[in-house]
Formats: sequence, C-alpha cells, structure tokens
Amino acid sequence: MTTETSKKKKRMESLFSISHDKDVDGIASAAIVWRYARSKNLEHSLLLTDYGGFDQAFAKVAAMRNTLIVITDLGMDEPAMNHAMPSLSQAASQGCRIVWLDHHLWSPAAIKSLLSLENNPVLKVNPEYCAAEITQKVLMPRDETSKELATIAHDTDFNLREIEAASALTDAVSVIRFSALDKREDITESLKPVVEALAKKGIEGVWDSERGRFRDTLLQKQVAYYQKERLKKMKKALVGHCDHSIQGQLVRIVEIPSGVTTTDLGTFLAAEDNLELEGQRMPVADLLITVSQGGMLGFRRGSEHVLCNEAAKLFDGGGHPYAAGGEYGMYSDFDAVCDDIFLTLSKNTKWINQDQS
Ligand SMILES: [Mn+2]
Repeated sequence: MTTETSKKKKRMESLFSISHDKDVDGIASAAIVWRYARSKNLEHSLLLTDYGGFDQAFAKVAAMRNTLIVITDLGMDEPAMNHAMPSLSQAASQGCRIVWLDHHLWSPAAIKSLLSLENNPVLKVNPEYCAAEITQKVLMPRDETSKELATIAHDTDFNLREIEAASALTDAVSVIRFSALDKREDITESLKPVVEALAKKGIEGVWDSERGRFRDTLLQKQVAYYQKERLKKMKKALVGHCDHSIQGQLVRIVEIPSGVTTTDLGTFLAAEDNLELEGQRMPVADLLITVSQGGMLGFRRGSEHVLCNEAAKLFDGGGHPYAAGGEYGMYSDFDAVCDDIFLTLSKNTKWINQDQS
C-alpha cells in the first residue's frame, strides 16, 4: 500500500485553477493562484464559473492527471458537492491533488466528503476573510503583489469602498461579464486578459493610479458609461420609493432597476448626499428594503434599532443584523408589494431591537 502510494506520488506538472467569475474576490483569487503557478513553474490553466455552472466546470476535472487543482471563492453545499464529487474523486485517484480555498459557509457533510478524497486534499474555509486573502495567506504568504490583490478584494468583498481602483475593478468585471453574456461569449476568455494582467503586475497591470483610470481605453470608456447609466437608473428608482413608519422606524422600499446590483443600490441609498428629490432632502431609512424584479428582497439598516435578519425571516430569508436577504416572489404591482411588506412588518415587530429603543 505504502509503496503503491509513493509510486503514484508523481510531481505535479500543471495547475488547474477554478474560481468565481462574478466579482473581484474571485478574479483576484485567480490572479494569486496564477502567480503561485508561475512561481512553481507549473503549466497553468484557468476556468471561471458561477453557481449553477459546477457540472460543466467539474466535468473537465475528471480527465486530469498529476494536476494540482485549486478552487477558490466557491462555496459548497451538499447538493453541489454531490455534483462535483465523482469528478474530483476520479481526478484524485489519477494523481491530482485538490486544494480548496474559500470563505462561504460549508455544511459539515460537504467538508467531510471533500476531506475524504485521496491524495491529502487541502480545505481552508474562513468566513472572516475574503477568498483572495485566504488564497494569499496559504499560497503566496510573502508575495507583496498578492498581498495587494488580497487587499483590493477585501475592500470590495466587505463593501468598504475605500480603494478607488477596487470599486472601478468591480464595475469592470460587471461590464465584461454582462457584455459576454449578451454576446454569448465565453466568460473565462473574456475575463482572462484582466486576470492575466493582475497576475503579472498586480493592480498596476490594469489600472493607471496616477490618472485614476484603466489602462485599456475601451474598458475605461465602457466602465464610465456603465457608471453614468447606473447612476441615472438608481436616481430614477429612488423617485418610485415607498416610505412608511412602523413604531418610529422609517422603512423604505425601493425597486431595483435591471443591470443594477443589490449592493450598488443599497450603498447608494445609504448615503445621505444621494437622497434628494426635487430639491427636498430625505433622511436615510432605518430599514431599507430593495426589491428585485424577480421578487428577491435585500435588507439593510440605517439604524442599530433594526435587525435585518429578523425582518428577513418574515420573508423566508435570513442573514446578519446589518444585512440580510429574503424572498417575496413574482409580482406585477410594486405598490401592492409595498403595502403587503409594510403590513407584514407591522404585524410582527421582532425586527425592532427592543433593548436599543
Ligand atoms: Mn468572495
């Protein structure tokens, strides 16, 4: 048994990287993995995917031999694991080694099944960091460029918005993704030039910090246009808002326009400076609820008297006291949705933190 295992233990020749395509954390993680591959002289290939694309992503893995398979910024629950496991276990039996670095919530069963793979799989999951930070700490602990990429990912993943280049990169990823989806182009291929530039030179590879813009003129133009249009849409969404006071707490409901993310709209509506309608200033809401066109609800608070997770529970959801998500369901009449939500929130006021009031 021991001799057989040691015979199988060939040196890894290549690295296959799978990361999340949707945001800067996934992209930055992929760039750090790419730097690692280069530092170890491993032939590198990349696949960016989103939840729902696991079947295709993991099918590729089943044929691999003697490959280091590094998966970043993708969470696993049991059903997803059941899809991925046959391929992963086949790969592991062919001399591949699995390294999984993530910060989402994993079920104990998913953790157990991943760790049961052959060839010493590595699994690091820590919700206190973003995936790029974990990737950097595990793979490139002393690399300054990787540290910088992790810092940028942290700024966007925790929605701090303190680094201009980080926010711009978030928008660039959205622009590139939306355009690829629109033209039915491959998302990995569309994002790869950005990941490669980040892997080579860090944020300076794509961003001219002196001029505060992307080096790629076309990308800069597209991002600027996207930001302008988004601002218009968010201002228009604010016009259609519904306000209602429940036990002294101002609840505001706003419909999310298409092409605008919940985070973007939530951040916009949390800043007092943005809340002006026809020359009239509005206060920041104590509880802000955003409604997507598919009927998904986002909860955010402007006051610590409010518990977003308790409010979300009334709508089949959950989350943190400061931010949560729920579901209303498909609808056609936004005003009726508002009345309905206000009524539900008035009937059960557990979401108002009594200790604080
Ligand atoms: Mn992430």
